[in-house]
Amino acid sequence: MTKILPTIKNALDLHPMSLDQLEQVADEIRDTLCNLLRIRAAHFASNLGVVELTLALHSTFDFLQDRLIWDTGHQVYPQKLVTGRYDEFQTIRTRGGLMGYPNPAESDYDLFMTGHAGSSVSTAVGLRSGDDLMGRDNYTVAVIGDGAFPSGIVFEAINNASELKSKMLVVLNDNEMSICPRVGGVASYLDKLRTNRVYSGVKSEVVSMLNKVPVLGDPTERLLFQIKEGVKAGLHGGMMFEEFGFKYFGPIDGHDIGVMKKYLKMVREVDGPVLLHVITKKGHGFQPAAEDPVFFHTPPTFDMSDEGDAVVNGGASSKAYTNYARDAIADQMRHNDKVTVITAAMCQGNKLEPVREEFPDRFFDVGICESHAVAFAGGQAKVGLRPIVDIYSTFLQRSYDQIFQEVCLQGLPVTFMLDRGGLTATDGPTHHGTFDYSYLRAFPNMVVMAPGDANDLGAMLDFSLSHDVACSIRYPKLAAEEISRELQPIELGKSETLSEGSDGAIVCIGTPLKDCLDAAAQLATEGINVSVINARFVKPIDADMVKRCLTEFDFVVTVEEAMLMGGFGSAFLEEANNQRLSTVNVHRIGIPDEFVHHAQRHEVLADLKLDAAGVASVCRDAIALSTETAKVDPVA
Ligand SMILES: Cc1ncc(C[n+]2csc(CCOP(=O)(O)OP(=O)(O)O)c2C)c(N)n1
Repeated sequence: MTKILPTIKNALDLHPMSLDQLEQVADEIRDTLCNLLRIRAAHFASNLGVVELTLALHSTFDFLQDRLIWDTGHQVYPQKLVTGRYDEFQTIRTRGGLMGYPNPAESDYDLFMTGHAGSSVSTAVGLRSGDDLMGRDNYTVAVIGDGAFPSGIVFEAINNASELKSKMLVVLNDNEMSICPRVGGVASYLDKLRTNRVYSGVKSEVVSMLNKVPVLGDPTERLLFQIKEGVKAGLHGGMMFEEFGFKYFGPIDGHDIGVMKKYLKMVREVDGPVLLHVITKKGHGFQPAAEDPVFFHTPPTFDMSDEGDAVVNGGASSKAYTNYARDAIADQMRHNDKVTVITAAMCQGNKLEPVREEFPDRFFDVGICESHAVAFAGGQAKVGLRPIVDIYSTFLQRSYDQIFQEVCLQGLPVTFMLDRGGLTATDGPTHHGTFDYSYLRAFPNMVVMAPGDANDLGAMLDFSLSHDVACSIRYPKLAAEEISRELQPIELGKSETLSEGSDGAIVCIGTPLKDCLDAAAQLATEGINVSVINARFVKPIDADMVKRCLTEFDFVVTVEEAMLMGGFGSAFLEEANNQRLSTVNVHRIGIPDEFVHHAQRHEVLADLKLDAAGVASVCRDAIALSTETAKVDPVA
């Protein structure tokens, strides 16, 4: 059979296609995804789940005129394949290639670069309001998963949309999963709607419209049943969306392109905002992913066995920071029954499943609700518990104000374990955890730490849980280094000198420490001897260490896998200024004032001089500069 997918240059090519042709395209998209994602770690199960939904949407609307926002953005691969990016698809998540999330630089179909969950409905309401004011007669659609739906901001958006009363559509893509099974009251509510299988839109205009569209079986009989059930749903409170001012349709089968197209055409005519509840299965069409959608959310690369099982490539690698963190948390919980752990739907990413099993009463998955997670932790801390918020650095950004008000302003001892700190490489700018030092160190009552190796991590957690205000501990998504040395205990605001050299000093915070030691070793072979200091604390920074560096060495290089602006190097310069010390030979390595694009980690590090070779080269430059400075100003 001749393939259709490679010939699609634009989503408008889908419009004239028959249902059979669209179904063929769905199969071809699924094959393309399975073939590529076997050899490239990427979002998998969520993309397989929205193949038909993508085709139904793009074959019904023209999203060059209309507007489409996918929540989070991890499920836009099928969209990429039907919007002129089929030929480049093999490059996804590689340097210079397609991004694993929507990217307006790639296509006009991708309106926003996103990767954080929950904001699609707000953005869509804004787009709708803007297009209304600009007099455009187009339509707006947001697609949001049931995992993201309980995020507080979604309710803020729905509240606003019902007030604006504009025509727009929210597609609720219900696959019963966040990354792990979804949790909470909204989840139970959606379960009720799924099992009722009712069409609760019983308002007369909706009834008459449904009547015109023979969607499922005998329309009259079906409709009477639906109305009856809809009224029942109304009686037992199942009309939550209607109460919010949305017309609710569904649930419908999200793998049936024909049914979805009929509904999409119909809801387009409905006045005011509509919520279309679509049922999909994560991993649909690829048995291993459908059976284990948690693992197949973002699986490592895999092969297929003769029996049709997915066999993951690569053996066990060394223990990751995330695992050390998990073990340290479990250990603390065993010894102190006041310690609790809170995750915002990242139980799997944070490898917390064993903690959930062992301490079901002190483990809290609050859903994709980071702001709530932090305020909730504040509440627990206030009444005497020692909550640990285990969260990715980038997602903690969602709770900035709660860190300020509910934690720091109250002086409460909440511990933040910031996973995925630093560059997350192939995910790209939406996921790099590079802002945390800058945004956390501004708050009084907040200690900011980063371990130089695995040993520091557990010790920092121990320190944090006996400290009386909030502490953050940031670590990367990497196999953990274990740097052999006589361990110095963690003391508030104290660094650790790992190697002594008299020519200069490399002062490193967190992950790049091993590279700094390697750089020092390389420089030693060239006759340049530098001290390497494990800073441990961004805040309070070790004031004695700063003084020593600036009085004993010709140059200092600070190294951080974080934004330079407001980060560790900035803290170093501020402390130098406090002590009225000259900073003319301080060189800062970190991330300049720009977003870092996706690429392999080693590629990004090399670009930013954050690898051993880069650190060594900055040291050499620093020596050259200090020699020049000495020539110009013999007093210096
Ligand atoms: C603010 C934020 N928190 C956490 C995540 C991590 N994350 C990525 S996808 C996902 C699950 C999303 O579930 P759902 O919205 O139901 O979409 P599905 O993948 O099931 O289609 C989570 C928690 C994120 N991207 N953004």
